[in-house]
Amino acid sequence: MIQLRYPWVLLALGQLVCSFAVIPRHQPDRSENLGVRKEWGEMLPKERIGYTNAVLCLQNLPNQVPTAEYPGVRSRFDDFVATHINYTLHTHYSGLFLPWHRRFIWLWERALREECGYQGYLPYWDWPLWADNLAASPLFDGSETSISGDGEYNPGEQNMSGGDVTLLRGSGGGCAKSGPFKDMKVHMGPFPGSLTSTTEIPAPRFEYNPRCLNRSLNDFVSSRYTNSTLVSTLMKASKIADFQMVLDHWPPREDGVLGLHGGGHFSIGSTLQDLFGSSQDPAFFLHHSQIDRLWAKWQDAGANRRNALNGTSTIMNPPGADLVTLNTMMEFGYLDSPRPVHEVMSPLANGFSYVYT
Ligand SMILES: [Cu+2]
Repeated sequence: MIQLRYPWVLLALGQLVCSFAVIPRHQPDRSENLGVRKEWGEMLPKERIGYTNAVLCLQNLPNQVPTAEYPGVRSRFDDFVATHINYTLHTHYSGLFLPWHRRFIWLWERALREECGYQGYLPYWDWPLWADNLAASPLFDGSETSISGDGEYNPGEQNMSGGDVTLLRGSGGGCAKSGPFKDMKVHMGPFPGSLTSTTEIPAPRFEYNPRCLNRSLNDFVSSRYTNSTLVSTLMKASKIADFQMVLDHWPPREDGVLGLHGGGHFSIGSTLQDLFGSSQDPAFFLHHSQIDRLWAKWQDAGANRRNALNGTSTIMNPPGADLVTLNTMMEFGYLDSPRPVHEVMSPLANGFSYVYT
């Protein structure tokens, strides 16, 4: 009851002090459709199937990125893959990570709705709900209302080591064995696991290399690196730099400890692990929807957070790289015209109109 009354108290105060400058609250424009992005398990089975059908639809629509220049691009879905590869060296472990991915996943949501008739909004993967048992989650249980689950068991999948930390291998390691993306093909990558240049996109760049969606559910990783303790630490960050640190251990830690962002990427198999090519796993967009959700909630939770930025526009922020400001332009290739960072700092402005549950 107290929770319900509270906004009314604020409203009354707002009326009393209306002659003073009132901080604008982030209210959606009522003339626009407010999108509600839901957690996967909150969606009805038919809504989930609506989403995966729309993703499959994008995989069957013609690409707009030219195959002559980007040979691996074979569908509208691949337009998003190539764009992600193309800007990876600017938009990860950098000051552009949060703003760029906010726009990128919104463009994806818009394509699903406008080009494939999807009626809902982008779902999110609330990691801690399933961190101890991914295979039991509605997202990854492998049913037709999941986004496909584990892969076939591959005896060749290895544990991963970095510094002092060993990440045990997952339970699959082969092709996704059931669910809507069982037969899908990814067309680009794989990219090398370590970065050798901050300026050159590594081989195989945009080469065509069709293969299956790799999955290996990994509770060892998800329970350690995507749990509720880490999410509450993230939300308690007082500065954007601290927020980025919990998300990404930025710069990444030599000892192999992952941030929440990396934790999600390493939880379900090698397709999603691929820094450049990760958007080929349909889970990518739900993972980044969760990151965007937590950023949006963090932005709403304190003064001076709305426009807080930190870092440069180059991966790992090498010395001399340009600092990101509200006026830094972000590029989206064939997907969209370049956008200044200030346009994406609120989910309720400049053409965005969405909230998260
Ligand atoms: Cu990314």
